[in-house]
Amino acid sequence: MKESDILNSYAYARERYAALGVDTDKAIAILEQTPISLHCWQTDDVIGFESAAGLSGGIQTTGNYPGRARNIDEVRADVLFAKSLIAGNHRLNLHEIYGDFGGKFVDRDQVDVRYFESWIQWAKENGMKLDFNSTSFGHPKSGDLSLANPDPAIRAFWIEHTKRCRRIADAMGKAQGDPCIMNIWVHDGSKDLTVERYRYRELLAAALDEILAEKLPDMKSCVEAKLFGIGLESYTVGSMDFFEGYCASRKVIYTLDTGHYEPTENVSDKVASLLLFVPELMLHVSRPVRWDSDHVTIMNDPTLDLFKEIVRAGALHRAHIGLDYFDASINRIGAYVIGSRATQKCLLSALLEPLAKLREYEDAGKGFQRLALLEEAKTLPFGAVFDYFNLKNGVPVGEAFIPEIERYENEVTAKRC
Ligand code: RNT
Ligand code: ZN
Repeated sequence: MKESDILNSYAYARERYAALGVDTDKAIAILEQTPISLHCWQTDDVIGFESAAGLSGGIQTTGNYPGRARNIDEVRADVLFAKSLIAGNHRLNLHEIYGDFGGKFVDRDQVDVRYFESWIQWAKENGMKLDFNSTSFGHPKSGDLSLANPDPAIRAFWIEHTKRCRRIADAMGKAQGDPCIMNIWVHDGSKDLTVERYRYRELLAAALDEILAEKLPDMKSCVEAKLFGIGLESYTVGSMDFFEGYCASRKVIYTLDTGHYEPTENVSDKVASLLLFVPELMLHVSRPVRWDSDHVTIMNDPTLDLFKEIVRAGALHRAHIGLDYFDASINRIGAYVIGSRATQKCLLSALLEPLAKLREYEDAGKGFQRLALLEEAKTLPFGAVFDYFNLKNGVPVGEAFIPEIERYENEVTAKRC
């Protein structure tokens, strides 16, 4: 692709959008300033560095593509390489099991910021800010119930873990001069019928209240709702209804994972309701295929609609954008880059919507005109704006990132076995 062609196409696109009242330069500037929290767990199939115990807690990776990152250096190298192919400045989302444990077993109720000092340092050196997650899966005490476990000892273990994670997140936030967003997702649920739906939810609410009571100024907590986990199909303690009520009443950030709803539900329509009652949203952008399969995010209608709803609500500043998928069946770094760039495409598309004009039509009751413009907006020269955005930010334009990933595969990941 010739640079002059990209520039010429952009010049045309800019005019075309301007005629509809859309400022493409402004949209690009917003996109450049909107970080995506890159999920470290795409590099290594959510395994981490704590132990060799497999994944549990109702989530699963499928595929066995060679080249998985096997240690902290490989995760870091892969993240930096992926980031070099994505325009803008991004954050890194760590899970507790990715601590720098130096080969020592550190149990979840013993973890503290010591094990994340090297991450804080590394993030600083590489101009990335960190986000964080407590980890309640993949542990002998995970079982079916963690924070909602009626056994006080097990419940206390996970409460202690989550409290410690919040302190780690606070230390990260302090070091980076920007709040670290810490997500709490627990898999708690039941494979079969339960007669204790109320009791477990009561326990979860009380555990979360205890955890969130500690005031920590440099972090923000968010809690993630889910439909069901594998092996926990009959009941999920932290369902959508539970967390809607919890977040609205406690003023806590709601984590909306796009894979966590009924397959026929319109996830984007939740945005305009949640934003009225919860302070902020954390997004886990994912692609469910028939279930919460965590396929690589692509530019599809549900994801486009999600970002449109955020932009239409004027709420980009209240949304933290993170990715959450784990595909082990294709080149993992390729998957990382596809999903990140797709997320940016969806956001850019939302930022380029001729909203003022659409609103004018709507207010005037001009239904035909509104529908016509919504339809025409789909074929505006969006690609020219996205290409220019990538060119401007010094990352490969269009499919030019494919050979870059192939080169890294040949030189680096294919040699890991
Ligand atoms: C699981 C949740 C959760 C995890 C990560 C690894 O269904 O989506 O966010 O995917 O914490
Ligand atoms: Zn998630």
